[in-house]
Amino acid sequence: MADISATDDAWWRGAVIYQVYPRSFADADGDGTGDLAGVRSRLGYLRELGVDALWFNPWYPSPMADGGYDVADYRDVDPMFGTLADAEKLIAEALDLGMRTIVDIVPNHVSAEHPWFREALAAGPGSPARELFWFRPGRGAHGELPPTNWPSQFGGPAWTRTTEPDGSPGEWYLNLFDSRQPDLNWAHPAVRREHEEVLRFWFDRGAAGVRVDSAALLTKDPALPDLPARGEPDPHPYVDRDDLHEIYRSWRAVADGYPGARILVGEVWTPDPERFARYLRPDEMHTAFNFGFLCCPWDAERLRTCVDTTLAAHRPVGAPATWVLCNHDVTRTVTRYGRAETGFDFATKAHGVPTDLALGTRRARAAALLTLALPGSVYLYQGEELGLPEAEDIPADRRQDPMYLRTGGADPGRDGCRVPMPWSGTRPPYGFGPEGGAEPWLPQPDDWAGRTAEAQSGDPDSMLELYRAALRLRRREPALGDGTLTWLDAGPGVLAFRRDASFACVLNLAPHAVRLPEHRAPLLASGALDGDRLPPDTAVWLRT
Ligand code: TEU
Repeated sequence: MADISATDDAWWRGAVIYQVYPRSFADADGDGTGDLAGVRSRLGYLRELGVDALWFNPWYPSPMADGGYDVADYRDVDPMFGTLADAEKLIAEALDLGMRTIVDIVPNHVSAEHPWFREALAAGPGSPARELFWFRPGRGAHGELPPTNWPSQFGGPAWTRTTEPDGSPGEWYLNLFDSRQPDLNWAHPAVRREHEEVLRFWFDRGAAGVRVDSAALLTKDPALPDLPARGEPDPHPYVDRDDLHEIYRSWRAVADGYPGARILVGEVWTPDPERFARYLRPDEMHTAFNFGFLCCPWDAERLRTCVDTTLAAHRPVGAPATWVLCNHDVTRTVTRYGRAETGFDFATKAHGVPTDLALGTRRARAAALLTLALPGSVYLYQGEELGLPEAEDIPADRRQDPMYLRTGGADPGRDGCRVPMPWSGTRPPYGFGPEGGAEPWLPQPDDWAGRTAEAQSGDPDSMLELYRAALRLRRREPALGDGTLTWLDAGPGVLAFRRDASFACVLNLAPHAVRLPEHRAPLLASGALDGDRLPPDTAVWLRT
């Protein structure tokens, strides 16, 4: 058995971390939903792909009002995914294959089915049990208006009114997400204590890290002020507040109490790079997702500025940057890059925007070589290595995302990037579950036969083989991973940088082919080279 404490303490600084959405990865028991036994059966695939760690979206008992981000018990596994023993086996087996495990911790809110919230509802207004949450009387003559004008991230108000045992309307409670995800009161010591124990619970079971969900939202201004009609309030009543940092310092102390570098990875959405870096000070989190990069359009200048801003923000705190192209919340990369608007923005995410998948795929291949060459660690979302597009034609009655449901369909939601993985065969379920099993929980497109792992294996032109080759090289190249870069002057529309004297990456976003800088040999290209010229939307790694 591999020993998590016997290894490199800096593993996370240059790691490639693969995000597993357990519901959609592999379905071993044939109920239409992925499970931990399914993941275990595919560990060989992940090993062969060449990733260093796996981050699992929540696998805890949950009513699945928000795909498991509504947690009813932080110390167990939902029966639909398996058992706690399965999780322990999975963590150990992955480690034996050289892959660490990162679990997802959801501290901002719990499920409405969590014992704390059930107790709070039952205990009634003014009870100590309600102090763990944000219960308030409503405004208006009869309390019929929510206590503040805050919006839910999923649409509608961020408050839900309770019903008293006699059927009359009661207090309201805060939910920044779905009404079945009540926000916790982080000013309460029991809330803090509980989460530190949850961290220990998973570190004790061999988790090498935790991904901290909605990390910038936990604390609230107790005065609960309304949001102004225009502009961003400073300080904001519930986003990126200064008192958050003290929480993460105590979490860091918990993590540092374990051998083998257990890490905290923040899901921090904040546009200000300096504010972002504050979460990464040496006694806080280790890394955080680079959403600026994920949102960045396919444009040489914008990308270069994003890289520079990222590196400059991380430098003073000594944290490595991360590079992320997509995840379970956003439009799949090949679809996004094939559109006229190539950036990502929750506010403008729309149904049926035309996309050129061939172009998007070409760019996604080039982007893969860019991200894997930049200094720091990389997050790879399941299916990205297969070049899966967003599934945009999921029938309305099959959609499950509260973001879709709470906006009456105005927002397409996130189901389209959560469709079960295609492994093999020529029609659904493409090896996701056993033949004759239940239909996958979300329908898979009929035209994914060419996108399965099986179809792509051994095809040198496939996305999967590009990722395998790039990850193989990344492991061998001492210059890749953590470190710095030096830009090379390659003309407008071209990004070119050196990692050390012998390795360079060049990415052409100009509409015409460009001459490659001086080099000894190409190591890997995202598309065919044209002699010593690099075609548009193509990247190459060079031995210099
Ligand atoms: O997301 C939090 C988050 O702020 C966004 O990604 C969110 O989807 C967006 O702001 C909507 O406007 C995390 C998880 O990644 C997401 O899947 C969960 O739904 C959410 O937290 C609630 O737990």
